[in-house]
Amino acid sequence: MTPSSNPPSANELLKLAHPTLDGTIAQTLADPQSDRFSDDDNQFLKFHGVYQEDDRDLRKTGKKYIMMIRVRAPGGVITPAQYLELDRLSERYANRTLRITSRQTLQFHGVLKSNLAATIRGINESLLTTLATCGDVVRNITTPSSPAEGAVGAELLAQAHKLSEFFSPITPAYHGIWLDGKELQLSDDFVDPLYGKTYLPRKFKIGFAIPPGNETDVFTNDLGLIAIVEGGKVVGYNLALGGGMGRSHGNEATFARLADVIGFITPEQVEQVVLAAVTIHRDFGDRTNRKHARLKYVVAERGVDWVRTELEKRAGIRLQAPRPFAFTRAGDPFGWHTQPDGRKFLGLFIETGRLQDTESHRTKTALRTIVEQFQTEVRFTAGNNLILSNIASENVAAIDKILDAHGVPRPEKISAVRRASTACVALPTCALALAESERAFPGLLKRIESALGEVGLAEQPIIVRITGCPNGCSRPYVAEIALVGKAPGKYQLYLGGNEAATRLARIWKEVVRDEELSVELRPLFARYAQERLGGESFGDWVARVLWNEQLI
Ligand code: SRM
Ligand code: SF4
Repeated sequence: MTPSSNPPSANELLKLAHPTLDGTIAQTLADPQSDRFSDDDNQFLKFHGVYQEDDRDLRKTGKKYIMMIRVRAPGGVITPAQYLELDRLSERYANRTLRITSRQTLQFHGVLKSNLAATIRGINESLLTTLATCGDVVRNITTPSSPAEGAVGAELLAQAHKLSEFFSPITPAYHGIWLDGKELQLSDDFVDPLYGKTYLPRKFKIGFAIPPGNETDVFTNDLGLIAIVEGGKVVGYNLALGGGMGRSHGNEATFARLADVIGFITPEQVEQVVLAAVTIHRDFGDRTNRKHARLKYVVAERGVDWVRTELEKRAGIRLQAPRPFAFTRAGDPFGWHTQPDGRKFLGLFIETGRLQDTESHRTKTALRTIVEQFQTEVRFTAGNNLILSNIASENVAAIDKILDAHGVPRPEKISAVRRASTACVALPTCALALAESERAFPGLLKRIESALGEVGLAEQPIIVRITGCPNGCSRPYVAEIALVGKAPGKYQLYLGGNEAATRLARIWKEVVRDEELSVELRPLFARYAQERLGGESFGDWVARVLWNEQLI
């Protein structure tokens, strides 16, 4: 299976030795003296949706272990009861915040080992799971989140749920450890019928899109399904393969890549085709080097024609030629809108995706109050924002009143650049962060807002994304402006992605210090203000002018 003569990576040997993914998690969980899991168990915990982290602000006073837990929510849609339970669990067992992720789900941060099982049990009791939200498996599947997509959006959501179920690993360890709490009697002969003993070489991400909208950044996924809609019906999907954002500083063999559209499939063919693609990753992905193990490297190295032929062979079908489509926009729907069924929905801007109460606003309390009182459905967007849906028109005024009473920032009062922009988590919880991201972003955006204001572009909706390291969790390499953490206070500066997320940005400066950001950007904004053609976006101007001047 390994396409290289190098020895399998340590993770491969671990999975092979414990294919049920149990390790010694249950024993450590039962030991009140231990505040942490072993390094080997950390690898298994990921498959259960748990990351063992430490608060990096507190390292100097001794490592304090805390857990991050990720929930599975295909398409990011949950019921009011589920939202209220997750909110309750976050108040009781986590750091009283919930983090909306760039893949439309929620993370708990700061859970102590002693509260881990109770939190995971609570999540499961609300009929959600944490299984397979991390690890070498198919991850949370993204779909367009706007209720305005109506029946087509609902069909994609149903497909996402079906695939999510289909690709869920079947190990009994998850139930045994977290839900039954029984002594595990698991055999190392266990083989997952789909994933085998060693699962995938790396994570596998699937996203759906409905052109002309591309709010899920579909080409950044290992596998993208682009709905082709005729007469209000999904007639099939263009299939895109081989996207991914992760790279490493100083390692040219790693790179961000956009997926290639390789053909068209009917809705009935989705499961067999996605299965074929996942098994290509399973069987041809690099199991010797985890930095080179994503499907994108198989597609880049073996070529699109090879992948199409292999996929057709495995799925037992012939792909049709891709159908015409165009992405022209992305972004979340903010403010009040009407659903196709006449009810209302409200798109709220959630700064850096962090649901919390602060001195200036009590967003978390306001949401709890609204969801409790009006039983609104809750949707998370791939832009780390939130939508309240299925609202009767007569409740709009009451909801507005609750938001105002809690000081919740309304999208129309927030600059266009801030609304369009996202940050990954980074410090203090992410072990891989080289620089600040979520915590520094609101301040960095102030610098960008004032530089834009100085050249008369205060209302320009430029997409800015920041990450604390090159892994790309906020998908920075498709943004118009991207800051990629290198070291404390230092970032690589990328320019030239576009709103529709169909073009990769290019590196402009290897190092920019945070305090120099506006000095760096102001001259570019001034040129853009002068030279742009009609409604040309900043990213398009960069690609037309700076790239042609061969400045990048
Ligand atoms: Fe990510 C690892 C957070 C979306 C690429 N990501 C991590 C970890 C788990 C750090 C770790 O491995 O120790 C971060 C947890 C920090 C914390 O304390 O919360 C983390 N990733 C996130 C989230 C929460 C960022 C956010 O701002 O929302 C997103 C959770 C998504 C989810 O719900 O599943 C998140 N991560 C992404 C995305 C975007 C996407 O999937 O659309 C990417 C780029 C797309 C891709 O996969 O290519 C992404 N995360 C990575 C990578 C690089 C993978 C690679 O191929 O090289 C890592 C590092 C790794 O896996 O070794 C990583
Ligand atoms: Fe952590 Fe890097 Fe992902 Fe940010 S991009 S959350 S720093 S892994």
